[in-house]
Amino acid sequence: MNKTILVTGATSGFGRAIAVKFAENGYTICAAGRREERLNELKAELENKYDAKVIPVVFDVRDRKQVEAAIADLKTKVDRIDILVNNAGLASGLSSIDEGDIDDWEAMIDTNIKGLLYVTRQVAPIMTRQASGHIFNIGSTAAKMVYKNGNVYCATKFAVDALNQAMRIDMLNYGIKVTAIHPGMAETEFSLVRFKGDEERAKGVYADFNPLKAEDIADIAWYCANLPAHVCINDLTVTCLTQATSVYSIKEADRVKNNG
Ligand code: NDP
Ligand code: 8X3
Repeated sequence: MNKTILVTGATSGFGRAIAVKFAENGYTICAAGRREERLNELKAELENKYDAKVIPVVFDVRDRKQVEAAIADLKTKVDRIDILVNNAGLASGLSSIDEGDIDDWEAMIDTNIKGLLYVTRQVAPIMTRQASGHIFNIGSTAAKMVYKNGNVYCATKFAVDALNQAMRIDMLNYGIKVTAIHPGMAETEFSLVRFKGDEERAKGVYADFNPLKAEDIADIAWYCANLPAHVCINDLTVTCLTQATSVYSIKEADRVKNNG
């Protein structure tokens, strides 16, 4: 049976890599994001390379009406949704609590918490009716430990962690799996967005660091999605070799030096 995955934030980073991984393996891909031209490019690429079926789904997760309309329309195009990946999200700014930009805070809360809830509220009933499905929530190491100036971003990811636990309980009765993947630092467009297009500052975050790649997270999602039916990974924290937690990491050169 052909399976269907809906990935939010499929225009870039983890979401795009997950869409590619599942397309390569025969899934129908519902690829969501705001940048329609990127979704169309992804569709062309995946159709070309893997003969995959790709349905671009254009909406802003912060806009409840848009989410409702987009998922209602999607239901006319697919019979079922086997996997939902709640991945769309961002950090905006990196400031002390007394100096943070309230518009940044609202963007993060509206996207990372409310957006995730809007999408889940539309898709979870599809899965409960099917009595099967798998919801992935992309958290962060920031969901496990707060770091300096990370205040509101970390709070949104703590909320994702809490919601993941709550969803696992609420979906238990329906045989629907719920898995949080909490990545550490990964070189995507994440820092470019956080630092509002400052390429040099964004690059500096990953300099001499050998961070995670988007494809690493896609491989892990694929692994979690292909476990035996009775096995569910509830929560997974994954970092690159040189990062232990949100606040403990070293540069690659120091790691080598410290080891003689
Ligand atoms: P990217 O910036 O590369 O991708 C973010 C994706 O989210 C884009 O596809 C973007 O699509 C989408 N998105 C953002 N805002 C909205 C919105 N309002 N409506 C719809 N889609 C939206 O970053 P990552 O791939 O790194 O980030 C993906 C997730 O992983 C985020 O939740 C992030 O917090 C988390 N994360 C990232 C880490 C990292 O170091 N990179 C580590 C841990 C977690 P578009 O702009 O087209 O709408
Ligand atoms: C993204 C990784 O370390 O910037 O969640 O919070 S970090």
